[in-house]
Parts: sequence; C-alpha cells; structure tokens
Amino acid sequence: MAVKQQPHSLLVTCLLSSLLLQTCRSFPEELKWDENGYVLYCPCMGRFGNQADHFLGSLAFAKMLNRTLAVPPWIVYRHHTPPYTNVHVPYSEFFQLEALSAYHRVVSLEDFMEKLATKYWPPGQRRAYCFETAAQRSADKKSCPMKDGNPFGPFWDYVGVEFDTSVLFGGISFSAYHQPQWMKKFPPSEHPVLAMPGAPAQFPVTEEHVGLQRYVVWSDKMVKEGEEHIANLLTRPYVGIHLRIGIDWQNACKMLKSGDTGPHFMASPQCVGYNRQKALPLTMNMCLPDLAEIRRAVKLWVKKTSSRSVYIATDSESHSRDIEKLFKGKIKVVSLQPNSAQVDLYILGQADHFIGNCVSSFSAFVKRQRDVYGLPSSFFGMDEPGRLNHKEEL
Ligand SMILES: Nc1nc2c(ncn2[C@@H]2O[C@H](COP(=O)(O)OP(=O)(O)O)[C@@H](O)[C@H]2O)c(=O)[nH]1
Ligand SMILES: *[C@@H]1O[C@H](CO)[C@@H](O)[C@H](O)[C@H]1NC(C)=O
Ligand SMILES: [Mg+2]
Repeated sequence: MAVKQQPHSLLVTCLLSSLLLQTCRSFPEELKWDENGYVLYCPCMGRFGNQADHFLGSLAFAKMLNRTLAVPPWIVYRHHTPPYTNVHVPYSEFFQLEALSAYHRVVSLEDFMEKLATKYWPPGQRRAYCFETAAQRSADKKSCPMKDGNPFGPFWDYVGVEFDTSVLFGGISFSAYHQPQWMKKFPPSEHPVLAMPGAPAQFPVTEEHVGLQRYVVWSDKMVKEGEEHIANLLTRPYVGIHLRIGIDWQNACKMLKSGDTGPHFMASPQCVGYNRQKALPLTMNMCLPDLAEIRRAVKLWVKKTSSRSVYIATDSESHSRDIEKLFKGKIKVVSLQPNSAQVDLYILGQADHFIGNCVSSFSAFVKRQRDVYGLPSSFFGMDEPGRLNHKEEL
C-alpha cells in the first residue's frame, strides 16, 4: 500500500488560476490590505506538537471573525545546542501556505510585516490585545506581556515589532459561543490588527477543529526529503512507531501514576474521547509504555500488517536492538540519527501502520494527518483507538 499525499492538485490549481486570472495567492506583489482585519499571535506555548494544535484553533478563530490569519513561523528551541537561541522557521518551510487558502484567507506573518505593516500597521499604532488576567502580571497591571521573556521577546524581535499600547479584555473565550462579542468589541474598522501574546485557541485542539488538519499539507521540499528516506531506508509494508519516553515525559507521566490527573491529560482526548464524563481510563502504558508494551504492540502490528520494516521515531532511546531481536533479524529496524522532528513526522505519517503515544501532541499530529487520508493508527496501550485493550477491561 503506497500512500502519498496529494498536494499537487492544489499547486496545479494555483498555477492555472494564476495564469488565467492572475489571482494566485502565492504571488506576494498582489497582497492587498484586508478591510476585515488580521489576527496575529505568538505560538509561544510548547514545541511543535503543541504549536500545531494551537495553529488549528487559531485558524478557526480567524475564520470565525472573518479576519485574515497572519500565519506565524514555527518556534524551534535549541536548549542543548549552541548558540541556544530559538530558530523561527517560516510556515512554508514545512507546509504549503497556499493549501490553507482552501479553508480561509492567510498571509505569512513575515509577508504581513514586510509588505503590509509599514503602511497599514506602522510603528506607533501597534496595539497588543490580551486577557486582563494576563496583564495582571505586568508591572503596571495594564500591559500585555507581549515580549516578556523567552520565547515571547525573541519572537516579536524576529518580525521587528515593538508594542505601543495594550487593549485588555475579559469574560470572553475563543469559542464560537463568543463570536458576536468579539465582533462587537473589536470591529475591524477600529481594531484592524488583533495581535496577541499567545494562540487564540485551546490546548489540546478541540474536537470540532481536528479536521482542519487536512489543510496542513507538507511542502514539496519536505515531501522530497521524506520520500527519499522512505525509499532508501525502508521496505513496505512498514510500521512507524513514536516513542515518547524521554526524561521530561517520564516526569509528566508521574502525574498520572500519582493520581494528579484524570484521563484527560494533554493530547489524550484523541484516544480516551473528548467527552470528559465518558472518557475511558488513561493507563500508564498509554502515557509511558515500558519495553514489554513496546514489544507487544510492535510484534502485534508487524504481524497483522505483514510488515517488512519498522521505523522508530524517538525523543531519546530507540530500543532498536530490542525490537530487532524480537524478529530475529528478519525485519529491518530503522531510526534516523540525528533525527529531525519534521522528517520523523513525515515518515510516521506515511507508514502502513502507526503506533503513537496517546498523550503526546507530537503523536496527535501524525494521527490527525493519517485520519485525513484514511490510514490506520493505534496507540501503545490501546490497539483500537477509543476502545480499551482486553486485559484492561474488568
Ligand atoms: N525528532 C523527534 N523529536 C521528537 C520526538 N518525540 C518528541 N520529540 C521532540 O520533543 C518535542 C515534544 O513536544 P511536542 O511536540 O509539543 O509534543 P508533546 O510534548 O509530546 O505533546 C517535539 O516537538 C520534538 O522536538 C521524535 O520521535 N522525534
Ligand atoms: C469576509 O471578508 C472578506 C474579505 O475582506 C469579504 O470579502 C467578505 O464579504 C466578508 N464576509 C462577511 C460575511 O463579512
Ligand atoms: Mg510538549
């Protein structure tokens, strides 16, 4: 089963329409100011998976207000490699900006700054918008904490923005329920640019916005790189697994062991269900699978899919030796070193079967994407998403 995304149809449509009508959005010189305004935000919480969850909600928020979304770059942290400063990776490095236009109007934050901001959002008129509660943390209790600390300061420095004043709000959420209040409080004529310190969205992504993943389509460059790895390293069918087992995760999962969290824990609604009252139990194997569970699940799915290789994406150890031994050397076991988060996500997304970590938003990205293309996924500790494993049933 060879699986490929279909980004090309969109590209072709775009090229065709640009030839015939000269309306292609990817031609930046045609950028026009949107009278209905813009939403700007910093993806300032968490790493890639968290930022992706927030992105989907923010995209929906911008559409709800009929404002163009200024799509921010991804913030990549270099906690362990010099010079330790964050890298800001434009959205289009990893994904096609044009593919988002099928859902709603977007512009990259970089293009917004370069081509629109000087004229329509000039220095001196740059207002920040935030919750009163967020402003409480500032010295005068009236300023949005737009650039306080990392990653906030470096993010707005990257696009060259200083904020002049703050506009505070309260008693309002980002959900559809409050749409009329947003429109009334902030008409675009008076508030053309809503710039916020964080994503106008929930974490994890709400159930209604999960499907927006279909508009997040890999860039041609990523497809090329990912496909090359698959062709060079793997033999189909292959099972892709995500091992989220590093020290930060071990600590996080302690909250589950100690009973400090219920079944809704980070990305877990994706497998225990979004309804809090009806959520299935979240087991330790689902949060932090031990080697026995990793072996069990890999063995099960390699057998079920008659796979010939296994791809391991990991935040720490790969356990590739243990997994090789499981099949007495008959199955090729691959793990990339050094590993790139996006290459791992791509390869997991294209696997014939994917075993993810239910609590991880990194896994959730892969699961959502595979769902768009109808590809099968399971989780450690849960072979059928949304159903307890047999021995867990009482
Ligand atoms: N390359 C790579 N990085 C990973 C993997 N698992 C976790 N990471 C890193 O750890 C981060 C985890 O944070 P996040 O993406 O927010 O997901 P979550 O913490 O698991 O919900 C990722 O963004 C990666 O930088 C993996 O399998 N491969
Ligand atoms: C939404 O915004 C677009 C672009 O500014 C505009 O053409 C359209 O009429 C707006 N739709 C509504 C319902 O206001
Ligand atoms: Mg995280």
